[in-house]
Amino acid sequence: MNKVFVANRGEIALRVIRACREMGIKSVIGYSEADGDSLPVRLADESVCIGPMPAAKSYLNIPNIITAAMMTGCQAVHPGYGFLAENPYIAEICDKCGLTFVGPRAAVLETVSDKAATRKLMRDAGLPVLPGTDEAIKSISMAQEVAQSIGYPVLLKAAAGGGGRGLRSVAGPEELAEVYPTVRAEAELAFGSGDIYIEKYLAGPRHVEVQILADASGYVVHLGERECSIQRRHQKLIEESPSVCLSPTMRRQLGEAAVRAARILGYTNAGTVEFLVDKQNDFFFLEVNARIQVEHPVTEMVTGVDLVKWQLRLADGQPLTLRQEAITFRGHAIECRINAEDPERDFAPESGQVKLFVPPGGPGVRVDSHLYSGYNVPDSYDSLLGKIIVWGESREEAVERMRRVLSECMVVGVKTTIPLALEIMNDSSFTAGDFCTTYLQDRREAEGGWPQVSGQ
Ligand code: MV4
Repeated sequence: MNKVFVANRGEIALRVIRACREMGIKSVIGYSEADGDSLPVRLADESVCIGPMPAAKSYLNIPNIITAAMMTGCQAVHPGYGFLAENPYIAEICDKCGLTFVGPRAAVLETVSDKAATRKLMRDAGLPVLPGTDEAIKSISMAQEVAQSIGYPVLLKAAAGGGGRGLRSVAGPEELAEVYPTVRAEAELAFGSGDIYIEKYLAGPRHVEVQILADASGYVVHLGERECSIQRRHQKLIEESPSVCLSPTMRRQLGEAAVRAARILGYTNAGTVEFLVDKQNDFFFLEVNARIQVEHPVTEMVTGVDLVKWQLRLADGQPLTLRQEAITFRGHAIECRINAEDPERDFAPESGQVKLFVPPGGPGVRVDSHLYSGYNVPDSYDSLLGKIIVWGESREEAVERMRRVLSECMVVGVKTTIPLALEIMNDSSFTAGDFCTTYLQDRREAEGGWPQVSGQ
């Protein structure tokens, strides 16, 4: 492999280009008309315009991407996250065109895209799952029967959903009968499948996920967990590793469960196995994310393993020479996502020119961002401007460092989530490690409009 096509934009495109550069692999970025002046275009070895601004015409345009990759002589396509990252069709078309898709095989992507089928696979393999159905619900009466036997409240989940989309909690049988047709119709419209499954609804869980790497011979390792509970409407804001809620025993159990999940699936490349953790610290399998994730750097900071380089080696068919025993964990890493959003206007996305960007620095700091002074934030894509990741010997040191770094960072011209991240770093529940997925919601309700973010 000596030339890779980067089918993405923003900070993750940069991340892949950087890994390629360090490995002596040439990179070609496919960019939309809105991203011609972007940093990935400047830093890649070559660039090709793959279509107009709307993602459907560029970053999701499989024929354009495949054509551009082949015409520039690439041997592989890295999809990053979002867009086509977990799309079985592009993986299959890459195969047919003699291109290497940097990710799991098309058949695996197909399997994990059905959350109900994946849940059943995992349950059969002995992984803990929440009480619920093993197959798609066929009718209201079937739904009520299942819900009755597991007990309300239950959660209706779209089999083709994921990442928080297509979810509906239900308190009783009347509500179930009422919302079931709507949830089905919404799922059909949003995901092209109205298949629904049911799980016992777990209130106020923590979201803990395990990073894995797997090679074609079936060797799988885990690289510990990431705590991702601080989120708003399923958009993570802050991630860290390790999770404060895990004992060494539980950490080992989660790691082993994630490795087992990957083996059952015949998983290859980098992936993440998501779990919910309840108040008793029991954990339950949730879903598999078959891509590199936004929050992968916290794992890189505590393990010293370059996950994107491994993605490229594994896609190239190289064996995973990294043994589980050789993966060691040191210190604590925290990531804050920096979004072009206004927390004071219900997180409305911001666009326009960034007049000034001064990134933070100093020991233990990593900034993954495509931002530069003068950059124009387009209004049609995800609002993620980048990520700030810090490392410390202890969680306390990492939190202290993050406070410093967030106060140093200057973004002028668009509102960002930096002040919100700083508020959280100064919040006693956060510093005590006492939080779950309803953290932001709870604070808002308790303190009437918290967080009170003041402009920078
Ligand atoms: C749940 C749940 C409670 N009980 N399943 C949301 C994302 C998707 N991957 C699954 N999700 C949830 N599934 C049961 N049975 C609560 C959530 C959930 C959540 C999970 C992870 C991170 C943030 C979340 C926010 C709200 C709900």
